[in-house]
Amino acid sequence: MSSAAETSSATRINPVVELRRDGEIAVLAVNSPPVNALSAQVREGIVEGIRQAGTDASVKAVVLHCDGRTFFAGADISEFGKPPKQPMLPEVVDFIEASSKPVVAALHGTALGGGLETALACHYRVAVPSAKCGFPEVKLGLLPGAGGTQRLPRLVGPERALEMITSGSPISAKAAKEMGIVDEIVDEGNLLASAIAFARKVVAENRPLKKVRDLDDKIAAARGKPEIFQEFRKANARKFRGFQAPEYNIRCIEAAVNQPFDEGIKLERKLFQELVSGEQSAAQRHVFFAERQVWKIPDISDDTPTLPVKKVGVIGAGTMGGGISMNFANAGLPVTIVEAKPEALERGLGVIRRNYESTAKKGRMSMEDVERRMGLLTGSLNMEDLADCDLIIEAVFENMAIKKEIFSKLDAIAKPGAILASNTSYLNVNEIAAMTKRPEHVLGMHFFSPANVMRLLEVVRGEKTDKRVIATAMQLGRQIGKIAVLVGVCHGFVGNRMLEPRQREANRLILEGAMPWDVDRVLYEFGFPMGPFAMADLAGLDIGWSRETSKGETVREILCEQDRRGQKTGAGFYDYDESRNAKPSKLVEQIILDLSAKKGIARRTISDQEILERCVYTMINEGAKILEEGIAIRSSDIDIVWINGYGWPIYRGGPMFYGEQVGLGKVLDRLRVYEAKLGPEFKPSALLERLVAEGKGFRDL
Ligand code: T1G
Repeated sequence: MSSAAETSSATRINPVVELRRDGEIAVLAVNSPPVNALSAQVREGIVEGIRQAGTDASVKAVVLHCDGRTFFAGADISEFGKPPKQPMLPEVVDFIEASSKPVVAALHGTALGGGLETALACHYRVAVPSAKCGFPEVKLGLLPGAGGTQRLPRLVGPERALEMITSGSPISAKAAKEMGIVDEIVDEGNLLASAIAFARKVVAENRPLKKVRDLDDKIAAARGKPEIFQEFRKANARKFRGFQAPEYNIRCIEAAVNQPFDEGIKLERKLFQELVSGEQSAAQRHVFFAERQVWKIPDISDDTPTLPVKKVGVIGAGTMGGGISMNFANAGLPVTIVEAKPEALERGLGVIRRNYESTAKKGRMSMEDVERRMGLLTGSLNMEDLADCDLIIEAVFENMAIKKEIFSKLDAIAKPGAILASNTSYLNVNEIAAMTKRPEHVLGMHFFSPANVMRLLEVVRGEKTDKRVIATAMQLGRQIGKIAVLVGVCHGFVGNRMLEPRQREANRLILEGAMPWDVDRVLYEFGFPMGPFAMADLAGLDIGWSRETSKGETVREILCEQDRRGQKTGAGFYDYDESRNAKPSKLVEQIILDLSAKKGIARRTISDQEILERCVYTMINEGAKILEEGIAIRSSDIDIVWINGYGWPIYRGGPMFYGEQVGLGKVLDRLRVYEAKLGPEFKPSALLERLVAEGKGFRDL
């Protein structure tokens, strides 16, 4: 945090902008919590402040400084989609750059998006070491629309600009200094005084008004080298698949290299307008705010006390138990992992170590970190060793009888006040809690595999779970870097409950006329990382299958009976080559044709649109039922679950947002058509019918 320098006088320009003086240096001070977003009021204050400083002969230079925790964190996202308010940011930026007196930006916190663009229009930039700067617009489906795509390449060169702008990732002040974005790194906690001193030096040395727009050497070196951009596109094709904004950003940076500044600005403005009024950015801005809503729980406030969690216990060292344990070790919490058999425990701890070591090999962790985290993990074959844990997470086989037995034992072992959580994916947390004398301390903490990677955590609230326990679990979720969504008890909670209709329809569709590769293609092209059948092959078709109980009535059972268990056996729904590249299987096609015939199903040609509607609209309908039953607090929570747990494409905002973009009326009409043709599974939810009748959306709830 910068300390406010002593300033002799101050002119209040508007509620959020003040013009202060420190001798011949003017300080344009902005204070617009929480992140000094460049709202209309801030923008007009900046213009007026620069104007006043410019007309006051006694002012020799201006420092642009933000009070509070950060320099401008960008345009005010809440203004998008509403009628524009003057002055628009590009005009503000140009006004600063045209100032007749040097303007020095004083950076702390996160100078992001329009904030960094504002800084680049200043003639100099100083920053404290902890400051970060970046262009996150691409994460909102946008591009820097106030000159950033034209100024940054001129300052750092197109290659670095491409990386910074299309990744959206911030860089440190140190890196910014090395790249030439920041002119000087100043003492932490002394930003304003240092910035004023820097401005004074600029005046004393009569330094030029350095305008980034006039720089040319770094873009001149790239002129006539289209391969810079083609190779960048090729190298990032997989990451950018389906997204509009990355390509638009690349085109603007290409224009910065090959066209005059003002022409590049025209293209930037044109493409920005296309993006900001498009569906993808609306979806990604929705997700930005939705990710911040999940922490807001109606009956739990910030001052709901949480319970101390200094030691964690995990039962089960399998894929889930191991991944869960890593989350807590990564956050510096000691974990005792209990397994039933020594070889299972050893295997589990070995997998964790190998995970950490492979991260270290990629340079993302030191070997000291590996040892430190492994040192936090203690294996045990005895549940009694969990007696001193504040939180115990059960992560064993998805079987209610086994879970009930464990919770009954745990209740006798765990210390008073310890939280007992199940990682169950579907099962009734209330029934599990009933096996203990402490149901108020029992809840679900449903992690997603791989648990140390996937951001989503479904916190499952039992009917008797105490508010403090909920608040503790949500806070822990944040502490271990998850996005925690509070859900209620039903079969599959939110995510898996909505997965079921999609799986059901996918399996029906291949018997009615589609093939697995048709369904997978439609959902892949929609934006999912892979379709349900490719996913099944990856996970293994024999999860929950056994030869003893197999009836050979589904394609999956028949494939397992023929030892086609997925990628791990080189064949499943697809055939796989030695590099695990999938291709449609003639054998599977025949199995499906035979099964359709055996079931008396007359196969027909099924359109891609029908595949999409039956897989996705049924999910939306299930989401509406989840809202009706109060299993999710808000529709955007459901969106967050599906984006972070199942790879729903972020540029489509989540299933509920997508339903509103398609139009709930259309979703309802199509469900009714399928209900009439195919059966009651498509019966529209009462909530969906009501919202359509009232002309409302899920977000009006
Ligand atoms: N506009 C409006 N509100 C914002 C905001 C923004 N840019 N950034 C944050 N907030 C709100 C947020 O909704 C929350 O509100 C509160 O501030 C704290 O946020 C023209 C077009 C800055 C790193 O994308 O990355 O500039 O929930 O919980 O974890 O070229 O906020 O409390 O009511 O996230 O400490 C580009 C987005 C905009 C930055 C702070 N800028 N923000 O993180 O707090 S587009 C961004 C962030 C643009 C120009 C283009 C983070 C943060 P509430 P928080 P945090």
